[in-house]
Amino acid sequence: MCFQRYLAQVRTTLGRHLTETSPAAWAAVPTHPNRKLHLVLGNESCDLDSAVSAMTLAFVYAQRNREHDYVPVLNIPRRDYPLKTEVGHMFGKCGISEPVLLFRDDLPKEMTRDISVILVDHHVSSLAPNVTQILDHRPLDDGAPDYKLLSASCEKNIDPTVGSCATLVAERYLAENEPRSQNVAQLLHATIVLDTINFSPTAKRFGPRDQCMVQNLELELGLGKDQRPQLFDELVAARADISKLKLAEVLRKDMKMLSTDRQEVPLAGMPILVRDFVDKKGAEVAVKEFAVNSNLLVLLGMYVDPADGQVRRDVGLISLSGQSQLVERVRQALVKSSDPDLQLRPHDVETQFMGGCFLRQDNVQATRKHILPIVKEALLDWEAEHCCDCEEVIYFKEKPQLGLS
Ligand SMILES: [Mn+2]
Repeated sequence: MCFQRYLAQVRTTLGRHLTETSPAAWAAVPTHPNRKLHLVLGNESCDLDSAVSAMTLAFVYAQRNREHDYVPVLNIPRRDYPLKTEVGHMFGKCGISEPVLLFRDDLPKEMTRDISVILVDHHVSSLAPNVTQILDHRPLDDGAPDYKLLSASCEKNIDPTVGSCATLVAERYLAENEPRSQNVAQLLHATIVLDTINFSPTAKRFGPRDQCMVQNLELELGLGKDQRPQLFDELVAARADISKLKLAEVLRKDMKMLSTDRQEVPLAGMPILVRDFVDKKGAEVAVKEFAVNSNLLVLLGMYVDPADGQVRRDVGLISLSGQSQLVERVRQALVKSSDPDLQLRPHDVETQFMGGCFLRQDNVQATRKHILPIVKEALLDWEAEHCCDCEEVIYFKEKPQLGLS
């Protein structure tokens, strides 16, 4: 069966397992007494690696093990699919449209014991008790409570020296002659090129297994190595393409939630400068919708000049609940940081947008990876200082009750 036809029927396959087994639903397929459902699930970022690994591995396994069902699931709610612009771009090139895809919210709330889960591109999951196989390239997190819930029989293939999980899938795809699919090869190839930053020697995000697989896929696709740079540029541009997104979607596109015991602070990374974002019509409505329950919102902007490839970055801090002291505390922590020095400066033209604080970040090497821990420490410091007040309140509230008992 071809990849397209396989995908067109996965929804029906899933439905057959989830609805109470109706004889009519099963009549269409060859009956097998122990026909089992295997979900193939990527990680919650649903980047190209996770999405492609899940889709292609599910297809390969489904073709090789016809007595069972394999269904790929993208680990995001369906509403977030438009945000994954590079995924949409590559899937579009392969004729895969959103209606045939399955998402996290297509799954039932309760996972019964008889459903097996195959994790790709991550290995810590709340579905651990159901997991039978793992293909991953993240550093092993065997201290995570959910990791310890994996069954002893779970087959683990975790290799952090590999740049892309798609390499691990490609190894399985190419290991046997069947099935063969141009689309599968194309998706795996593109993913490896993107994840390894096109085998950049400075980024060093690849190993020999990635190199071997990209070459073998190129042989199958009849592509030359010289075509990689163009493909890489195309994928990077697709990932940064926010032209079809609403402003609230731009905020959600690449968001990380920073959680302490007391609060949740979203850090939104955007492929546009914050300064330009806040000037857009509807920006205030979008920010209010995005950060409705947060004391603080951190915006990280980045813009790559298409003309010369020069990178610019800036930062915005906004508090919807008017916590100006908290904003000031985080601002100071960012400005004072020396590891790394973010080189924050005021913008040439100031903005009063929602009473927030907006700064240029002249150290363009520093990314969210560097900024997140600085923000977190500032939040914890601030909470520690304000903690005493809370305890006093609780003390006075509870004292009369204690006296009565
Ligand atoms: Mn990955």
